[in-house]
Amino acid sequence: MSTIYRKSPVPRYHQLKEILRERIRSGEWQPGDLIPSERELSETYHISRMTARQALTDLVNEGIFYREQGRGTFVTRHKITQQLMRLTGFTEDISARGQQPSTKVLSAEMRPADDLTATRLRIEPGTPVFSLQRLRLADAEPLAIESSQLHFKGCERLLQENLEEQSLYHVIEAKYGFPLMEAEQELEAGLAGEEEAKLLAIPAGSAVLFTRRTTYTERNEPIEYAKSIYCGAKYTFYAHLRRDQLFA
Ligand code: 16G
Repeated sequence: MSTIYRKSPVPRYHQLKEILRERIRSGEWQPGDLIPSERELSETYHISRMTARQALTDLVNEGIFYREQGRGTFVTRHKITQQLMRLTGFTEDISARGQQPSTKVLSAEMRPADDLTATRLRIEPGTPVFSLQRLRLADAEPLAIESSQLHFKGCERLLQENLEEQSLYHVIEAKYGFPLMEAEQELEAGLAGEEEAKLLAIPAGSAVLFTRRTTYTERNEPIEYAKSIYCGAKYTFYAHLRRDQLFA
């Protein structure tokens, strides 16, 4: 798609965003490349500058592009952005960037819940949970180690799933019928230990981000408690903050 369809019900700025994303996906634009200005985009695609601005602003907010004062808008360098607004999984985040997600399962087993997991999943300590350790990669480059504990009726069926080829969120939602509704997430800075560093192919002592996420399904039931370690240099967490209009 490289044309904006005037009669399409899809808003023009949305069509433009897809076109711009495609130019990254196809490799035409590389990380660090300067992209055309609002004026150039409006001339190329025969749209208003407002429309071009809206598409660019959205893609900046999504972390796909970044702006430099007085220099223009550029394709974000290598960093993967995880938005802290929408609940998305690793596969979705990486695919949205036009990269190829992949997974190496480090271990998958049923295991008694420890105290913290039990508290987060609101179960009794010792209840069997499905425990999954995965190395997550984008374009074959290691990005994160994720350690997930899951609990729901029949969660042992997950032992039979091929979780190297399938997204966990997809399996939970599409196959097991648990819609994922919301999550709480904490971030903490830290340093990579020997073993983590080896898996992530970074020097021991490199900066990493520890995250802890509890994900809830309908009726506010916790379904997954995940602890992950992300390469600090390759990941950005992005939050869009809005001030309450106290005096409106
Ligand atoms: C994210 C979640 C992780 C979840 C995974 C599902 C964090 C900190 N973690 O990486 O809890 O298991 O997505 O991804 O964001 P998948 O659907 O690709 O398996």
